[in-house]
Amino acid sequence: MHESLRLSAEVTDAIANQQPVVALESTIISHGMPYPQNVETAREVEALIRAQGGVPATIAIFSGHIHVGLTGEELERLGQARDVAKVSRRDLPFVLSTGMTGATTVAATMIAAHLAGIRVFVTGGIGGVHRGAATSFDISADLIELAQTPVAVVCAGAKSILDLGLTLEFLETHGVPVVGYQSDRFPAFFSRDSDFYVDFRIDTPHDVARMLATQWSLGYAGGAVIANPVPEAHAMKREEIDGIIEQALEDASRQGVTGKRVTPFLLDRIKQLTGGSSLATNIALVKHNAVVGAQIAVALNQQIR
Ligand code: PSU
Ligand code: MN
Repeated sequence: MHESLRLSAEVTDAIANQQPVVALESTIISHGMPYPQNVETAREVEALIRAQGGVPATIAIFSGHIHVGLTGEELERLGQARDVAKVSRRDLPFVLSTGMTGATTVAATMIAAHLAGIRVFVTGGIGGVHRGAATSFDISADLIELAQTPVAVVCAGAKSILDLGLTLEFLETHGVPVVGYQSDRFPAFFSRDSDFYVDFRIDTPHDVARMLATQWSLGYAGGAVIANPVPEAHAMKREEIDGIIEQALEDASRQGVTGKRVTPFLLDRIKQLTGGSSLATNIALVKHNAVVGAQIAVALNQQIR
């Protein structure tokens, strides 16, 4: 194990006994949801993974170490603290070497998961190519990570704060398979579909695991996106969320928000403008991703050891 890693007892045992481990990110806890729903959701997600026979490993940075598997106290600290750094690939060396507290994005969680030998990672939504990227160059490091790190990311697609078409083009260029889990369309996080089709629809955890095992047997360096639409009962209407997203984007541009602050700003604005109704959708989709992700991890664990 890499010297920067600190595995929880549960994760250490799971790896020693070749049990299926599922990585979870922490930016969704620190920057994605308000307290206390963030901590409650993180605990519920962990319980759902265990119920499927998986072992959850939430990842965050404390005192110069990448923690893989958090204690209840660590989860609580991340959920309450206001000074937690959002850590993507480029931030990781600085945050680790200075001993700061950090929450990992999809990119940094993939790096940590790979260092720990974890193949499956569950989150809400991935970063992507932002609208207006032709001039801003704002493309999430999550996409570059998917191109170079062999971890499957189970998510509900990406929010249409992004340019979903360009996001899919970027993933295609970089050879990242985008799978629709029981879906022909690429889901737009809050809603079950977008205007875009996925490359491949796969309907069972077993078949997703087979695709992943095959991909990695070919020596591919990168990962895959497993896009799992939000359950029908919790989905928002596209008309309902689209206007709010437009408003959030306008606010960001008027306030001159740039760089790593863009995504957290937009997420926060959406929360305010929907008066919390988007939070229920967010929680429901993360929990659903946890169930599906754990099932995929269990299936993959039976196919590759
Ligand atoms: N999109 C969401 N929820 C999130 C994020 C994105 O719907 O919580 C977080 C994730 O941690 C993701 C990161 O990896 O934002 C992307 O940030 P950026 O666009 O700055 O790369
Ligand atoms: Mn960005």
